[in-house]
Amino acid sequence: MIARDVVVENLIVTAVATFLAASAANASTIQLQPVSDAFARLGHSCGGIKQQILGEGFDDAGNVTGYVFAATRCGGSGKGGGYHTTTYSTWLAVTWDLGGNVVGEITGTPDPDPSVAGAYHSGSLVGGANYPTCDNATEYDNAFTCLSVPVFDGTGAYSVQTSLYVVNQAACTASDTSYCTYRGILAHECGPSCVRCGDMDSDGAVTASDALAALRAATGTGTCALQVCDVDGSGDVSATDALKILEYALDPAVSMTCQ
Ligand SMILES: [Ca+2]
Ligand SMILES: [Ca+2]
Repeated sequence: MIARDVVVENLIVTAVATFLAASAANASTIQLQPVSDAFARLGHSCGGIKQQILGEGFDDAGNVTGYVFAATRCGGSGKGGGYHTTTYSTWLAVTWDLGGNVVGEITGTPDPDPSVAGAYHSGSLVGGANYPTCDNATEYDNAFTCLSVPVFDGTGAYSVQTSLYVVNQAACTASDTSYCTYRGILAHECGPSCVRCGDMDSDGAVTASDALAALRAATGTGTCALQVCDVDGSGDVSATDALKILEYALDPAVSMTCQ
C-alpha cells in the first residue's frame, strides 16, 4: 500500500503542477429578477418602467430580501403648449428565492432611499463606504461600477450584494436614480462559515489546490478536517482522497462523499 500511495502521490504532484495555474474559484452568480407586475403597482407605464434592484440580505426562511424602485416618466403637453414630464414611482419590498425569482412583494414599504442597500451619496460623490470597489476619485468621474459589501446567509453558502453602475455621477442622486443602475446579485459560494466537501481552502471551489492541501494532510505535513478531506468516507485522509479531489476538480461528475 505504501508503494501505491507513492505512485498516487507522484501522479497527483504532476497533475497539480499541470492544472494549478488553470484553477480558480468559480462562485456562480445570478441577478435578482425585476418584478413582473410593476405596471400594476405604478398605475402608469410611459415609455417603459425602469427598475432599480437592490439586494439587502436574507430572511429566516433563507430567501433573499431587498428592494425595487420602479419608475416611469410620462410626458405630455401642458397648459399653454408647454411640455412637462411626470414621474410615477414606487418602492417595493421584495423577496426572491435562491433562483433569483420574485416570490413576494409589498408595495410602498418602507419607502427607503437607495442607501438602504449600501448605496451612498455623499455630496456629489456616489459610492462611499458601503461600496468599497468604487474607484471614482472625483465628482467628474463617470461610467463606473461599484459593488456593495456582500451579505452572507446563515449557511455562508449564499451571498447577496448590489452592483451600482453610475452613468452620470452629478445626475445620480438619492432622489433621482435616472443616471444610475442598481442590480441585486446573488452568489452561491462558500463564505467564512461554509464547509464544502473537498474545498480545503473554503474558497467556494474544489480545485487542484485543494487536492494538494489534502495530499499534505495525507502525508502528515498538514491537517484537514475529515468532513472536508475524507472524500471517500473511509474515516481517514489519505492520498486516495487527494486523488479523488483532483479528479473532482477536473470533472465534477466524480462523486465525493464526506461525512
Ligand atoms: Ca478550494
Ligand atoms: Ca479517505
